[in-house]
Amino acid sequence: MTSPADLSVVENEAAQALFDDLIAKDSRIEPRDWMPDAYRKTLIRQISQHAHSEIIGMQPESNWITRAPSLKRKAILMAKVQDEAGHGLYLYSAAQTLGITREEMMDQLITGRARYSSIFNYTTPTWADMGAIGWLVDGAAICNQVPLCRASYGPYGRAMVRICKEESFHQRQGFEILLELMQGTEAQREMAQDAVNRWYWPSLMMFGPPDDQSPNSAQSMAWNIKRFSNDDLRQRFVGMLVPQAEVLGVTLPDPNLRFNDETGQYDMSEIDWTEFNEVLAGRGPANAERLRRRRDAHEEGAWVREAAAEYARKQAERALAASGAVA
Ligand code: FAQ
Repeated sequence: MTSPADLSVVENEAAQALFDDLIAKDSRIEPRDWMPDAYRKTLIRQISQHAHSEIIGMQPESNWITRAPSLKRKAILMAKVQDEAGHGLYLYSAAQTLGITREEMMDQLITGRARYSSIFNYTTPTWADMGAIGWLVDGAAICNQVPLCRASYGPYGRAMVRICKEESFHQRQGFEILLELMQGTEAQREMAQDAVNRWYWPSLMMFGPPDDQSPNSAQSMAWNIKRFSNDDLRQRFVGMLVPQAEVLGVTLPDPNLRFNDETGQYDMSEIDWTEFNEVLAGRGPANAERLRRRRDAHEEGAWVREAAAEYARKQAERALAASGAVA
């Protein structure tokens, strides 16, 4: 991995020109290629935040594994939560190719210095929340992440391809939970609508601040990391939800939501950015609980990491002894 500090001024200029050319041609940057430090830092920031989101994102749903209403629902939910763990692992691996270690990233998370998606700081009091998370949260994740399959950094883009396939399954399972509830009793329909009411606005916040308050968007788009702005993706998401809400028979909780023929966009009420900023500042409904559980899990897993490291050490020692014996 060559960093700008390793090269002379002339070599740096040539390397920068090659990097710019690859970006201009919409080609991929790979781990051994030269890249500007700011590009590397941006990717580490975004990919590690994304990985942390997947790992913390397991918590709101694992809350329901023991209480899922049937064996079938329990098996599906367990598979989904395991998928999120897998996504976290691919993404940590992609970030590691940029020169940060897993330990550093984990330390940033459990000491509260790293961000993860605001959405996972909301609670899941009813079974319908599993439907709303799948439909709305995974739906938002798909809108945001399908363009990331074309991100300029190779390991990130490739990891996103598999992640997006799995997110599609997640969204369908959420939609199907809500559909079944909406075809059930009055109490079940109310539970589904209540969950949609609680998750709709936070799911719109997942796309990040409005474009004119998004400090990272312009540069990330110039580097072909982000392909669309936060507001454009939010619009796409709402456009996807409206016909699906009709099929479900749920109401999206925004009285001002309507398609504007003149602008070609959905008009909607103002998002409560104060709530978003409060959650980002660590004061959401479940921030403290999410971090506490992550910290506990990390401490309780220490013996597994130690055992794995010891096993790897012994394997390496044996391999070395065997190669010595052959020589
Ligand atoms: N929550 O300038 P921008 C999932 C921060 S995975 C918390 O617009 P950027 C799967 C942002 O980091 C969900 N922080 O930043 C699943 C920045 O802070 P910094 C996660 C947020 O990076 C489903 C500051 O605000 N997905 O759902 C949020 O260009 C179900 C300024 O913002 C990803 O991470 C937020 N919502 O755009 C799992 C996708 N929004 O770092 C389990 C990849 C913004 O400067 C169950 N990430 N911030 O201190 C992205 O696409 C981008 O990073 C954005 C933000 C769009 C999130």
